Amino acid sequence: GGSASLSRFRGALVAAVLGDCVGGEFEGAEEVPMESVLQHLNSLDDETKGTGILEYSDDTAMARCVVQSLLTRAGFDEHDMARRFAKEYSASPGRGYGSGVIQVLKKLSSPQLSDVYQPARDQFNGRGSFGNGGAMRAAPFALAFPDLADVKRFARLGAMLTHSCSLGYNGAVLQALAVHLSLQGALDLPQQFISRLITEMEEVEGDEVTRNDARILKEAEKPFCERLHRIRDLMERSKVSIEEVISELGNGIAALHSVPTAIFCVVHCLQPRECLPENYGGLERTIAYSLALGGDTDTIACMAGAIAGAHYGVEAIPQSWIKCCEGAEDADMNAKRLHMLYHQSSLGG
Ligand code: R7I
Ligand code: MG
Ligand code: MG
Repeated sequence: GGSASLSRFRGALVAAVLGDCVGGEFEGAEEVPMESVLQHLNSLDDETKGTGILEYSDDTAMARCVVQSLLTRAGFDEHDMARRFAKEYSASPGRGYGSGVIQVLKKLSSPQLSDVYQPARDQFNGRGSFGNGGAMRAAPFALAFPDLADVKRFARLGAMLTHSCSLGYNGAVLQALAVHLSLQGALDLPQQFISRLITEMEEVEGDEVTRNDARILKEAEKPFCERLHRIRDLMERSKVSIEEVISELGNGIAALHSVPTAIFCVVHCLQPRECLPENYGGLERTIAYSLALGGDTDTIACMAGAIAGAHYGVEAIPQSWIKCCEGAEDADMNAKRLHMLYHQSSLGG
C-alpha cells in the first residue's frame, strides 16, 4: 500500500501482537537455536496439532491501554492513560510485567494521586527505570499522530508514566519514530532510514538530562545515536552472526539493549538470509530472526513486528499466525480506528 495506508496500520498493530505472543515461548532463554524457532512457528501453521491460543503479555496489555486511551480521548491524556494502565494491571496482574514497574502500576491506581508522573520518578532510587516497558508500547503513538513532533512528544510522555529515566523514554521515542518512518515507506531505502533516525535522535538526545543520565550509567554521550551508528556498521558487512548482534546491540530488558536490536532485525531481514527459510517473506523473517536472538524475545519481536508490519502491510502476515494469537483480531480493529483518527488529524484538527 501507499504511504500511511490502512494495510500498513493493520500490519503494524497486528504484527506487534504476534511478536509478543509468539516470542513469549523463548523469553529469557540464553540461546535459541533457529531450528527451535522454526519448529515453534511451523506448529502455528499446523491446526491439527491444536497449539491452542498463545496469550499476549504486558507488552500488548499496555499497548492496548495506549490505543484505547488515544482513541477515547482523541489524543493524549496522561490521566486517562495512567488510569487504564493501573486498571489493566489490577484486572490481570499475571501478564509478566517487569518486577519494578509493578510498584508504579499499584501507585497509579490511587485516587489521591495528583501528579501521575511521580510514581515513575520514584523508581530505582529516584533515577527512574531504563527498562524497555515504555518502548514496547510506543507504536500506537505513531499511528495516532501524523505530525513527527507530536509522535516524539507524546511517545515520550506516554513512556514517562512508568519510565522516567531518559534511557527508558528515549527508547520509546526511537521506537515510535521507527514506526512513523516505516509507515511512510522509508524502509524502501534502509540506509536513509537509519540516517533519518540518527538525525532525529541527535535532537532528542541533545538535552542536559540525557547527557547526565548517560554519564551516570557510563554510556556514550548520546546512547541511542551511538547504537544507531553500530547498526549502520553492521548493515555494511556482508555477514553478521547472531553472537555479534547480541554483543554489539544486546538482547536485554533495557530499552538501550532492545530497541536498536529490534530495528536491526527489521533492516537485516529486508532481504533473504541464509539462516532463514526461502519460502519466508520479510515479515516472517523478521519475527523468526528476532526470536533466534534469545533474551527479551517477546519485546524485541513485538517492537520489530510493529516496524516491519508498518512496512510490509497486513497481507504479509500469515493467517495461521494471526489465528493463534490472543488479541490479534482486536489489534486489527483498533488499527482501523487509529487510521481514521490519524487521517482526521492530518486534515488539521
Ligand atoms: O521496563 P519494564 O516495564 O519491563 C518490561 C519488560 C519486557 O521485557 C516485558 O515483556 C516484561 O517481561 O518486562 O519494567 P521495569 O521493572 O521498569 O524494568 C525492567 C527491569 O529492568 C527491572 O526489573 C530491572 O531489573 C531493570 N531496570 C533497572 N535495574 C537497575 N537500575 C530498569 N531500570 C533499572 C535501573 O535504573
Ligand atoms: Mg512481556
Ligand atoms: Mg519482554
